[in-house]
Amino acid sequence: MSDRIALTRLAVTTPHGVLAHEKREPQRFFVDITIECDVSRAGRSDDLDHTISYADVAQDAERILTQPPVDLIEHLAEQIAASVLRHVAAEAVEVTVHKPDAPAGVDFAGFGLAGPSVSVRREQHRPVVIALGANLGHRVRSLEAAVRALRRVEGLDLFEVSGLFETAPVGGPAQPDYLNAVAVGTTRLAPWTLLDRLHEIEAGRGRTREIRWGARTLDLDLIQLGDPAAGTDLRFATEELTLPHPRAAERAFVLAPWLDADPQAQLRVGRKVLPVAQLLRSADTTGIHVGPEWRPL
Ligand code: A4P
Ligand code: MG
Repeated sequence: MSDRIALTRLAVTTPHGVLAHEKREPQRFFVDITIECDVSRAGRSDDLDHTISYADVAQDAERILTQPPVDLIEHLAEQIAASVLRHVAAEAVEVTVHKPDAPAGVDFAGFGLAGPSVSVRREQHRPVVIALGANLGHRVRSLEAAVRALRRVEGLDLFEVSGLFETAPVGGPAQPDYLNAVAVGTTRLAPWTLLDRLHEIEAGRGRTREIRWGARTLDLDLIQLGDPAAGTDLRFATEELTLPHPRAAERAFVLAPWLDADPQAQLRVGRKVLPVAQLLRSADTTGIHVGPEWRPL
């Protein structure tokens, strides 16, 4: 992703440093922040909610800089990076903290900003769960192609893909049986950016959308983003994107492959966070069978 939001030379005069007098006497700090994120959605919509407000980022950084004195600019840079990555849309961030008047026992001459600085680059690493389904065409080939395509998505790293499950259709009109699987990994992409990539992969397999819950060559759904056990899972309730997936908790065609890919998996269900193994025990598993062998990774 090449889109960037940059804040250059945020200036704060405040006491930080290893030496006792640095903790009493304020000195100058300058901070540069470069956020990698997808701004195309905000570029189209002109809606602040679709991007990261640089005012929020700047105010968070200023709050961190004006906290009670700390020893190291490394610590300040790390805290600022963490505050930026709390924004859903932030894929990665680079933070440089300059301390031009640092007492280093030498002279820093030069034009512009001389003296020591520390730069850190940190990436978003959000756990992600993607459900795959197909019940038209050559199902195994479609799902294999889907996994290959998912592995090519920049900013998405899959580390496990379940076995295939042969499943009776749930809901919708009469239609053929499905093959379902679940892929788990991590991503630095914003949820709507990832959803766009999933839709592109579906379209590449000839997916059309005439009937909701109708037969399809390929369906890719986002089930969960983030870690519900740590409370870092993303929650949305919009038509465009609902997270966690509102029907996953009761659907054996999602739960069975998910458990196969990640026996420790947990899902947020309302206010609770429940093991997928427990949810599967309460789900209707009639019509769920082990599918053909495949080697997706
Ligand atoms: N959307 C909102 N939230 C999400 C999300 N978390 N992940 C929006 C993906 N998409 C999400 O989806 C409709 C719209 O939902 C999208 O434009 C997206 O912006 P769709 O894929 O076009 O339509 P769909 O798949 O028919 O609807 P939906 O709601 O995803 O259906 P379900 O609930 O996933 O059910 N039976 C078996 N055995 N196996 C299956 O795989 N799949 C379905 C689809 C029904 N029965 C099945 C299976
Ligand atoms: Mg879908």
